[in-house]
This record gives sequence, C-alpha cells and structure tokens, in this order.
Amino acid sequence: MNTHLHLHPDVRTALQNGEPVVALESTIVAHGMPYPANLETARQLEFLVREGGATPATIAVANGQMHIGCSADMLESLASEEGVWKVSRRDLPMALAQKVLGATTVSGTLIGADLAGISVFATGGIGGVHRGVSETWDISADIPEMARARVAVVSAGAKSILDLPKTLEALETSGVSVLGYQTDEFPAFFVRESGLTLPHRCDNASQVARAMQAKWDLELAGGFLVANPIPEEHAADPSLVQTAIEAGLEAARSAGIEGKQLTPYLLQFINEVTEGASLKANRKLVEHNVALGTAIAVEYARLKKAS
Ligand code: PSU
Ligand code: MN
Repeated sequence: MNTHLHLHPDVRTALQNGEPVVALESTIVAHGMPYPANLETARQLEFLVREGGATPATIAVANGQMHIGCSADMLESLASEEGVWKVSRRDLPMALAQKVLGATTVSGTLIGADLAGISVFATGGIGGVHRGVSETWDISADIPEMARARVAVVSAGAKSILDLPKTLEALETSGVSVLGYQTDEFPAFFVRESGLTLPHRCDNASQVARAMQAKWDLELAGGFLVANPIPEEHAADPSLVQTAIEAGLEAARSAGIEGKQLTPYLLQFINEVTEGASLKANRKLVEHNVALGTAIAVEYARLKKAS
C-alpha cells in the first residue's frame, strides 16, 4: 500500500470484504460550518452511515498521509483548530510534504476515495462554476475531479453562490453523469428547485447502482453526481437565502475575497445573515444525502458481489 495513504482498520476490512463504504469530506467540517455544529454533524454523519449498514470513511490529510477514515481525535482537531488547510488536488502534494492538518474538499476527497476503491461519497453541496467566471475564471476543481474519479457523489445540488446553468454545462462537457434523485430538476441546495431540467432521473438506489456498474464495467473514467433535493420540510425560505447570497457576493467583492477563500467566506456570511437558519437546513440536507449515499453503497456492493 502507498505510504501516503492511511486506511482506517474498519475501512480496510470493509473494502477487503467487498462491504459498502461511504466516503465523507472534511472541508465541510473545517471550513463549511461553525464549531461545535461542525463536529456534531461530522459524528452524526458517521453514525448514520453505520446505521444504514455501511462503514464511514471521513477523508482528511494529517502527518504526511491521506487518511481514509479519521480517528475521533482527528475529527475533533479538524473541527476546532485554526489554520487547517483546505486541500484540493493542487494543494495535496504540499499538504503531504509539509505534514499539515488538511481538510479535503470534494475534489480532494474524491482523490482519496478513488485511490482507496470507495465508490460512493456523500456531502452537502459541490463546488462549480462561480458567478462572474468570465472575469475570474473561477471554476472549482470539483468538476474536473468528478470527471476523473470513479465515484458517485451524492449532493443536494449546488448553492446559487454559483452560476448553476454554467455548472451544469461544465459537468456535461466533463462527462459527469448527473442524475436527479426522484426529481427532474437540478436542486439548489437550500431549496428544492432551480428551474433547470436534468437529462436523467433515478427513483431508487438500485437504479443508481446499476448505472454505476454499467459505466465502470465499460471502464469509463469519471463518476456521477446524484442530485438529491433537500426534504420539503427542511427547505429554507428561498427569498431569505437569495437575499443572503446576494449580500454575501457583494460583501466578498468589496472585501476583495477570491480564490479558495471565496466559498468558505460566503458560507460563513450566509450562516450569519440567516441567523442559523441556513446552518440548520445545511445539516438536514447533508444527513439526507448521507442516508441516500449509504443506500446506494449497499446496493452497489450487493450488485458487485452478485456479478
Ligand atoms: N459548497 C457548500 N458547502 C461546502 C463546500 C461547497 O455548500 O462545504 C466546500 C466543499 O468542500 C467544496 C468546496 O468541495 O467548498 C469548493 O470550494 P471551491 O469553490 O474553492 O472549489
Ligand atoms: Mn475556486
């Protein structure tokens, strides 16, 4: 095994036995939510994966290794320490070489999952094409990574801090199979609708698992984005969220926030402006995605064992 890859013993055993494993990201813990809600959420997500019959693998970087499955101590450090790196593909080599504590984004987490052979990864929202891209060229590394890694990402779509139509175009160009889960529309994170129609829809976990098997039996590179709308009862008031996002974008512009700082800045701004309403919705939708990701991982493991 690669010396830069550290598999948690539970994850190693599950993978060796062909049992379902669900990858979880750590940027959402270190940079996506405030303390202590972030730590409570991280623990709750691991609990939900186990409850659904799979093994959780929260992915992060520490001590010169990519950890596939974090210890309780590491989760706590990621949630509470200052100066945790935000690690996407371009940051990974230096984060390993300098032995820093690093939280992996969707793109960083996909690298770890793919290297370890984990086929499903559940999170909240993905990065994508930012508004104002023609000026900034800001397109998240999440997109090219979904085009490379053989992993299905379960998310509630993307926040309208992004340019959602352009994000879907970029996903199409990259060959990422976007599947609406029990929906014909691309969901917009806090809200169920974006007005953007998706080309494909799945209504149960086994349909998703069969599509995964078909893509990877052909040895096609890249994965899936399973777009799972936030449950109706937890959806935020669209106008409240939209106002907060617009204000956040304006504040970021005048403060000159850009690059990797932009997304965490906006997430924090929106949390503060909505006085925790967005955080509550965020937690609920991630839990919902993790439950679906677990069901998909269970189905996919069953299919693979049968074939
Ligand atoms: N969007 C969210 N919550 C998040 C993120 C995005 O609603 O926590 C995080 C994810 O880790 C994602 C990263 O991979 O931000 C994207 O950052 P950037 O836009 O800098 O690529
Ligand atoms: Mn960016």
